[in-house]
Amino acid sequence: MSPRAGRVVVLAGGIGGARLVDGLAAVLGPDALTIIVNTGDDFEHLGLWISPDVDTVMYTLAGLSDRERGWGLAGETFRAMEGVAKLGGPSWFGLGDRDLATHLVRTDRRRRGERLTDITASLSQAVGVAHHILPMSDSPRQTRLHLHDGRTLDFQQWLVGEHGAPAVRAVEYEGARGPTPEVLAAVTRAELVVLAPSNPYVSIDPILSLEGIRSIVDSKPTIALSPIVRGRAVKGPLAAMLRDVSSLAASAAGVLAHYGGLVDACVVEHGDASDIEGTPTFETSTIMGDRSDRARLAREVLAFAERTFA
Ligand code: FO1
Repeated sequence: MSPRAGRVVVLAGGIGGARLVDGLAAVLGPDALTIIVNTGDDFEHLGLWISPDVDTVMYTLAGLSDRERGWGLAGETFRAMEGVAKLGGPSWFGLGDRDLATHLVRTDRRRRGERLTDITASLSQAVGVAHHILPMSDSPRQTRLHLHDGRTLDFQQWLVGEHGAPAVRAVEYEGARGPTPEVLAAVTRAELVVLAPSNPYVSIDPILSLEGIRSIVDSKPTIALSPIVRGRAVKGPLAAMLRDVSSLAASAAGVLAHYGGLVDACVVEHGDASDIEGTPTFETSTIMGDRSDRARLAREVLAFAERTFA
């Protein structure tokens, strides 16, 4: 297998996922790379349909994303949200003034019956992204968190509204189980599947939970990047989730254990391979700063896959 020339499919969500996708897109053209993005985080807010992970990938590939936050647009202002707050509306989720344009257009087109897949393709084209960004589903399939305190929260309410602080007991994906035909075709054709360094529970598992996807991925050479670096999540609440949901260690080995036998090879931070047994592992610097760093990591991942699965 030569993934450089073949079909690579990356499953991604969140900011780490978008950064790896950016690196892969720098070294693989649109015909060689398909990006499948989690939509379990999607929700309706102030009457608008928000697809945060799709937008994060789209803005990152377009070079438009805010470097510091990782989500939303660089140089953004939040005047509309200030207005919402003044009127007593919900301001816990920050929709930037220019970002609002994306949500308005997406919501309008969804209401007219267009598929999220087609809307995403034309929004991507409009911001200059050539790669295929495929939302995992055209119909809502939303992530819900069952908490140790007895409550059940929607994903954004938990992550943003409560800063991901309440301990999670179990994660559930609610809604349509069907992947899009495009997602099904891409995974079926894939010669290499890359699991981005995203949160397994809330970014990758929602994609794997779609009908047929996990078993197809299982039949493909699959390489995962660890989102845990030296015992801590690069961003977000994954370390606590591994412990609270699955009684697993916050380590690359814990992430691999979570994926079960799905992963055939993995890429981890320098020094993090010591407790991994039986899975070919490549150690490197996995922290992705600027775009050259992302491309360097992507090249290393593809070269390691080529050596491992040749
Ligand atoms: N994350 C925050 O922590 N606070 C926000 O107010 C917020 C707003 C927001 C708006 C649009 C968007 O595309 C993403 C946004 N995010 C925000 C990020 C988002 O909640 C998460 O990064 C992802 O859902 C996790 O993958």
